[in-house]
Amino acid sequence: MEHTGDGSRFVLVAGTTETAQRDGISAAGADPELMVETPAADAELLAYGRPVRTEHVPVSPSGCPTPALVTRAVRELLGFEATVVDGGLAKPTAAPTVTVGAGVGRDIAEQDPVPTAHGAFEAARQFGRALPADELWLAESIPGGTTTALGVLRALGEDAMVSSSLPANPTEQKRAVVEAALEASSLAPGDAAAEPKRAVRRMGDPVLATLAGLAAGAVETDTPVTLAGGTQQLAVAALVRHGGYEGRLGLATTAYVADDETADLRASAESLSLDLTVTDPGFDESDHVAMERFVAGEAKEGVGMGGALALADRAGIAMAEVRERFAAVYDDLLDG
Ligand code: AAM
Repeated sequence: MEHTGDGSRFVLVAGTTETAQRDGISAAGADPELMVETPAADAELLAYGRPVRTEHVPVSPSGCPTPALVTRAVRELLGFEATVVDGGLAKPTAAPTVTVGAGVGRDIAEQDPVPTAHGAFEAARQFGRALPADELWLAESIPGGTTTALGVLRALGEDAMVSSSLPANPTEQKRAVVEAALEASSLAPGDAAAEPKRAVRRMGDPVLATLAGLAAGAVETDTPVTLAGGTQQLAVAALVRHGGYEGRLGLATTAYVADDETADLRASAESLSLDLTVTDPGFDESDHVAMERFVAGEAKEGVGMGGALALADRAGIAMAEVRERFAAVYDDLLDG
């Protein structure tokens, strides 16, 4: 691995929410059982470039590979530092992890789905304050995470809509789940606008709580933060803004999320005053099987893919080179 030595550190928060077990809500795994393992496998892919304790490279039901392979490919080209935080993993991972006390997230239609949210936020905040880095890039892996992100946005009174790992966003189903969650927590939209930790505990997931803590700790110590991801990171940004922080915050995502008409990422990023970077990996210029499902609208983002692409772009690496390395990583793991 080469080293850019520019002091950028990638932090992947990997965890779970049982909300993902609902039929048709997520494509971040081949089936509901394998989905539980996706974040543990994504962490291994980022750290080692292959599954170690987990048995499969995560793919969607139709075979779209995890975006972790894109992030890994860029990491092999750039050599940026990467740290994994356990944001509520449900399966063992062989990736070294930092613990913040985050437990598995339960379905948000239950009354108290993330009892570990407050503790994880505070522990992550301390970690974010202390972690040496010139710049932090915060990434996520949590199947079902766009639905819990919608829950948090509504609890905070933000009207942003979320994207999806599926080509056809199940927006009505997500709205219904969030309605049920609001009811279970006796909340109306906006009721938790002044209480971000309550919003994430009652309506969110452990990864969002951990990411918000990391971002808060970093901004308190003037470390520049870029949220690497799509609409789930809007919920993280909203948690940080509703916590009273008004300074600079970046959001780096893919063209696939930015162009998703079922969400409106650009408008939402603007209303949360985020410095937005959108990068198009140009997968449509390839006919490699690893890329064709992305071009068909699957996955779109995840495991910091948009942030990794932005780092590559900033380092002057052509997207053709990123595509080539991604294809090589895919062929090594999944071809034959
Ligand atoms: C993470 N690992 C993935 C993956 N993601 N592996 C395969 N496909 C993905 N899409 P949703 O709310 O629809 O489940 O989308 C969010 C999930 O998809 C997150 O885990 C994100 O990192 C991505």
